[in-house]
Amino acid sequence: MKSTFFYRFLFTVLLFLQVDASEQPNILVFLVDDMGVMDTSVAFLADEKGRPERHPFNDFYRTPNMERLARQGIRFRQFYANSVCSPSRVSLMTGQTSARHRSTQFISPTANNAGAYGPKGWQWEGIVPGATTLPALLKEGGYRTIHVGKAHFGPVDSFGSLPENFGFDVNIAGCAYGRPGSYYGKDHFGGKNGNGTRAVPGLEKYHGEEIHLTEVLTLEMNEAISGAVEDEEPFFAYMSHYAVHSPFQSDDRFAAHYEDSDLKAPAKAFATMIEGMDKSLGDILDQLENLGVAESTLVLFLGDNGSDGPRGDAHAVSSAAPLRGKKATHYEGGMRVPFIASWAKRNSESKLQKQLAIPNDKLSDQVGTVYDLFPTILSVAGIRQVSRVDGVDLSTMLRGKRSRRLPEFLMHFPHKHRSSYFTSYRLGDWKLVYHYHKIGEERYELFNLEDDLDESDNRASSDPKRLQLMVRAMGKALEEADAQYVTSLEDPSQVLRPE
Ligand SMILES: [Ca+2]
Repeated sequence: MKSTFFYRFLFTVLLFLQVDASEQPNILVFLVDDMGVMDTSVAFLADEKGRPERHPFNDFYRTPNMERLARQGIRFRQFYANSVCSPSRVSLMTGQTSARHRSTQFISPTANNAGAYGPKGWQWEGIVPGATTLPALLKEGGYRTIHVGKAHFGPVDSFGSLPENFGFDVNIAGCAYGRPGSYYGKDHFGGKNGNGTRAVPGLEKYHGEEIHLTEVLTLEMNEAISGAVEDEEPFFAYMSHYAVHSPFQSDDRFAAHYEDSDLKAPAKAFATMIEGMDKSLGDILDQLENLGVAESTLVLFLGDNGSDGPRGDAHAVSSAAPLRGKKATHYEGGMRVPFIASWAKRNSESKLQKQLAIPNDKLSDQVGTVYDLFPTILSVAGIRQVSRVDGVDLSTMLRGKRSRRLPEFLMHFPHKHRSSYFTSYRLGDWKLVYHYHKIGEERYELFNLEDDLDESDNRASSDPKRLQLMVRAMGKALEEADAQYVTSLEDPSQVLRPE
């Protein structure tokens, strides 16, 4: 009797889970490598009244499919990622800040690149066995998990180097390398006429063809999505383009648009790669529609770090103008990325879309970060979160409503790059950058981003009270994340904490 009751109970639970699974939305994360917030024809910045404001780059780049997505969804003007690849990618997979997951530097595939004064115990191996990852939780929750494109989650031969080791059912073209040997099929994507060790793996059927890697990855993703739809499985599609990372190799389908420009060849090629990435977005949106799943697919579009557009000085207002800096620097141009959330096709009658009603063509002024995607995606998929995360579920914000999330972003970079050995901390309108190896007042840069978007007015000495508050808050955030610190120039056994 007791056992009959138990089985009935179990049956009911299973039935409930089954019903639940059929109501899970598909999720497409469309991640563009090294794409900053200004590398698009969509206006992400706002004027004083919060209305979208166009800048020259918005009239130079051509991204009609991003425009299409933005028109039917919400985008953020203040969305943050880390200043380089791997820290953002591990944050996306774990929901943690780089200070906590400790993959604070980009992962060099063959040599530990901590830097002379960087923490020796930083997580060079990226995603390690036992890590609780987004795809593993989604897979457990009934999703088919598809990885196409750039991985860069661990060095060569490590556990993290292969996405199928930590929750992806399918991995096409993902490996330890963060850039392709070549974008061209005729070069075997680097296996021929390039640096062979960086050849993109698993794409042999395109070798010798006149085809760009961006197009290849799109075709592969569309086929993988089609397979999931045929098998009636909800899918998590992680479309991670190698573009628009260097090498800047022209996507010749779009070269004519920039022929007459007096820009140098790399800047022209970069623009064609942006356009190729945008066509990929359009092709995948069309595929979702053709397969009849566009209304049940949530699209999250983002970049993994600030722009690497090949223009001007890295620390000036150039590649991400009107923002200062670019990829791998401590300024906004290094860490502000595009973010759009939208259903692939609008239908206000859809039950899923009623549950997450995203406004049309809305520019949000709230702060979001790359580590918020983990709890957001789990929440939308109806899957319980089981690990310690720093990110916050953005669902309220995606509905266009005010969230209680602190407008906060911590970026810890105890390594060497274009900007070296720094932590930056955004809280409210303020941003503090702490430079571990500078002396005296030079250690601090304090900006009010609401009235000093290009970070030209360092208020560290004119506003000592605010400085003190921010140093204290940053220190607390780092300690709470159990961060690892930079070592002293004079004494390598001594670590430096912000003070
Ligand atoms: Ca990147």
